[in-house]
Amino acid sequence: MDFIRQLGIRESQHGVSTGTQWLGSKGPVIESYSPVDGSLIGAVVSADKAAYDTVVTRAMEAFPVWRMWPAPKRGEIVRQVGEALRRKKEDLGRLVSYEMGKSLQEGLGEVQEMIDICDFAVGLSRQLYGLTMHSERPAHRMYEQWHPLGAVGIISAFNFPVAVWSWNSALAWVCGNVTIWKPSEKTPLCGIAVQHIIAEVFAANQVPEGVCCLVQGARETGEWISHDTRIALVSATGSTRMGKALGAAVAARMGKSILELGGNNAIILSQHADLDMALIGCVFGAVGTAGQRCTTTRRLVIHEAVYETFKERLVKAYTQLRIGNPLDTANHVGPLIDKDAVQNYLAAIAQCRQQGGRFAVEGKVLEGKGYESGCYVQPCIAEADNEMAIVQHETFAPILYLMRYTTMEEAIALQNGVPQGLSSSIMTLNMREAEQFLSHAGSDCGIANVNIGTSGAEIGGAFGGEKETGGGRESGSDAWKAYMRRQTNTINWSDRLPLAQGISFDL
Ligand code: UN1
Repeated sequence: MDFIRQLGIRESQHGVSTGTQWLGSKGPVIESYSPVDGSLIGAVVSADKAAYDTVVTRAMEAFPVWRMWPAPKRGEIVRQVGEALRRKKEDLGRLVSYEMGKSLQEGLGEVQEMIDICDFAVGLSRQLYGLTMHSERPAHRMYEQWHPLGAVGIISAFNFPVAVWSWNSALAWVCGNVTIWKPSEKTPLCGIAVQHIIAEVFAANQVPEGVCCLVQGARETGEWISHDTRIALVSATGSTRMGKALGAAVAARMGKSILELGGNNAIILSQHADLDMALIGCVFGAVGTAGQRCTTTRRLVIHEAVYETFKERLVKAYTQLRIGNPLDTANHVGPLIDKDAVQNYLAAIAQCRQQGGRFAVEGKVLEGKGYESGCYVQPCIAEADNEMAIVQHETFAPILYLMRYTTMEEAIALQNGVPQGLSSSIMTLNMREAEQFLSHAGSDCGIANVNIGTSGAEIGGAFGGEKETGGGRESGSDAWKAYMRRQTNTINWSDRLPLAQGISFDL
């Protein structure tokens, strides 16, 4: 396990940093066990309140200095971070795979997303554009500009232990903000590895201490962040339950938040689809990352004319899935994150059966050689009704629900008929159907794809969803605007003071 040492991870380490300096603290120790083989990889001392406060104080001291660096100069730091990530891609990808359990290819893909967002942010550092307007008053000029917000809190989830942090940080930094990251307590070592990579670049460039902070911890640490009036923006990824509590706490103090919460993503499979292509999209969408992406395909809405044949092909494809050590590239599916996740998977299967679901591929916990960690499960398929409580709920496991439709209106109503609104797609070669799905009367999700599965969004687009998914947008397009405050400026260069709206006020 050379990659662990290469990334600077030891058996036990501090979990609090202000950039290049690690801070001692007396918070609870978080042990990280790999779901791949059950071994203890390392331990991290989480932040106590005093260490947390020191970090935020440092961040607030760094902000006035960092915000006055020219944005392209901040972009140059992000460019170097991207270069450092390129050098560490293999090791970091392996750690992601080993600590989180996703396949090595997906671990490397996650680091690639980090590199890509750095490239995006470097360009963005020269494109933080505001609009100009025409004033209604003579010899007046009106325009808007974007200023940094201050400290950005980033709370990320175990399933993308490093990429989601980078979408937020790369943008936040070029915008002139400082960041405070709380990684998931299920993947603390990914956070440590990233902090080491950043520290090298920041030290070489004399970036002020406090620009890139790390506070390891669990729920309580997240609560400190959400209630802290010093933190202007909190960007959080996780369950809808967590997001509702966090969003309310941040809103109560008039802070800003970006919420990227649960998904319950469907693919509509039309009778006009290319079924060979659709099969790959559906299976990868459902079993990739062992069903633990917020973009995972959880529901397949299939036209009645192709329902039975497609179901058969799916069942056959599921029998060919290789489930096992994700670091072995021959395997398609790795373990769930931990035994709690396995319990949730089993409970969902039991509820599905109880609520009338009929299994086409049975789920079970895998046992025997290679499965000793107890976290490997069989991806399963159930025929179900959209109204069933379990189908309305996001279970972070590879359970796929099948349902049939007759008309496209019905299919779209089923696709939209859940509380969540992250990702969606249609498989069809029929242009009218595709356009209907993309119209105002179509998908109600933040992401709507044609002839692509629900997962695997590129960083260039704005990422996020509607309804209980929380409404936030991260990563590409103009998502950067959420990391800045807009200011409207009106400048009078005349020798009079005309008032707007035609009001006269003479003394
Ligand atoms: C997530 O699961 O929280 O679109 C993020 C995708 C990835 C990101 C998923 N690019 O599947």
